[in-house]
Amino acid sequence: MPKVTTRTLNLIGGKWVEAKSGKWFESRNPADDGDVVGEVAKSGPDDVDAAVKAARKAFDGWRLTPAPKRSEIMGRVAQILRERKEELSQLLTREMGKVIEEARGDVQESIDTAAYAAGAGTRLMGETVPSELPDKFAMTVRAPMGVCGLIAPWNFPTAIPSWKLFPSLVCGNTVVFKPASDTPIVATALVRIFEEAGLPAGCINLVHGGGGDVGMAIVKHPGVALISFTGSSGVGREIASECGRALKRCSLELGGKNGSIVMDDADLELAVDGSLWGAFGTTGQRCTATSRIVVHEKVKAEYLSRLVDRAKKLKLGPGNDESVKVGPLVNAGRVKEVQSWVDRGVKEGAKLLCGGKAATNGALKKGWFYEPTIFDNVKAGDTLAQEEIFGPVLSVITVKSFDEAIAALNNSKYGLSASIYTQDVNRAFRAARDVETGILYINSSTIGAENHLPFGGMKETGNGHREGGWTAYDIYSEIRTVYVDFSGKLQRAQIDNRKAES
Ligand code: UN1
Repeated sequence: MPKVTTRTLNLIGGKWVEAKSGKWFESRNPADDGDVVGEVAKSGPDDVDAAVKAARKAFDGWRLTPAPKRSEIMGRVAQILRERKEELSQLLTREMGKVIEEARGDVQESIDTAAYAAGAGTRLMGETVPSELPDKFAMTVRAPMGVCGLIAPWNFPTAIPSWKLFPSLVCGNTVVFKPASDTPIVATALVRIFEEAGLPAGCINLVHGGGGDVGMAIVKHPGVALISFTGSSGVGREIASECGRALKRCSLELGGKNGSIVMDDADLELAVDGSLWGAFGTTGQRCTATSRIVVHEKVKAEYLSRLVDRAKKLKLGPGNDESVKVGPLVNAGRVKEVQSWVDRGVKEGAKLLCGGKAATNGALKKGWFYEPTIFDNVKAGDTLAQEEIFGPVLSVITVKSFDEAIAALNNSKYGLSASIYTQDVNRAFRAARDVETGILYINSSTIGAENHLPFGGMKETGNGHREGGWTAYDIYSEIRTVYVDFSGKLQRAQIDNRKAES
């Protein structure tokens, strides 16, 4: 890996600029802490203010650009993304750590989102509705919100920013985008592609830095009309409070504690494949990661022995090695945090079947690796089954019936994703009716959402919005109702058409 240190700047009003503080922070490779991917502009509220002003300035030009034309630019972004897929994926793995095959999936999700956006401008539909009065026409049109503040996480460094950037821009908004401070450089590579594709200056403004300095300044800025945030429920709650006070729309995509039910009639090999992928893919660092297994007592022994056997064989290592299945955690802080949950689980009486510690053999000690970890004897209300760990830790809860399984699955403050392995169509449909999550998979893992369908969760996972697909376009537009009276006289609704009745 070349050790050249590059400097990554903010983009404000079409100009690449240093932070006003003149300070920098480093972005490092989580598989090799000695590898500095680059230095990044360490920004603060002044930079945010400049970015919001630039976005505001660009807003009129962009909102008056016909939506199909806006979409055309997204089509060009899609094309460039396809050409750069491998280059971006390699950079993503180096900066964030996920294994290269998954990094390619992350970038592919951006390509798919861009391709969807490339057609969406021709389908930003309103409705026409009959008026109660004669010679009068009624319809709805979509209007952009203004400047949108987009605050993205590090676990999907291109996909999740794409879920926010494409629909907000197609709807005619301009944006201030703050990528996570763990993955600023790959996010910048994504933004450069919009610039190359011909997006006018000021439509995307990029400000790097931490949540406290930059994120909160975006949330609190009076010039920002909407916040879209993906991250923890704790931070989401703070953002929602600020937005509540300012009566600002906010779309939140927060924590998860996703579970899979393995029924006594499940295809066990499929359940094991899906559980391993769901729990240890992306090293457990997905909001949709499988972190609970609710297994029927009749198949538990067989399922668990196959699962643990396979988990122990998963190869750990740097993500750019194609044979590696589990990459590092994103930073040193994550290793400490995961360890503290694991220690707490042991203390509370859960039975550790494998893992439970950082992996530091040989070259692994250069990075932030953690062994795939499985706990048995976990009860639905235990800390391990309740708190989002965001690491490779899976807890197994044993049940005696389908009803008990659904109750255990729903015993969570979160409600993002769930899955059930069963051959019984009645159970599958009951699950589709009864699980308290925004996403349910039948006979598959809890991960694997497709970009063109709604994505989001119930309870403390969010606040009712859905990213992905057509529902993302509802987040970023206002509905304006337009009445056209062509009678040539004043017609009073609710009054003039009721005269004969009184
Ligand atoms: C996340 O879980 O943080 O469904 C996003 C998936 C991906 C997106 C996940 N397509 O796992």
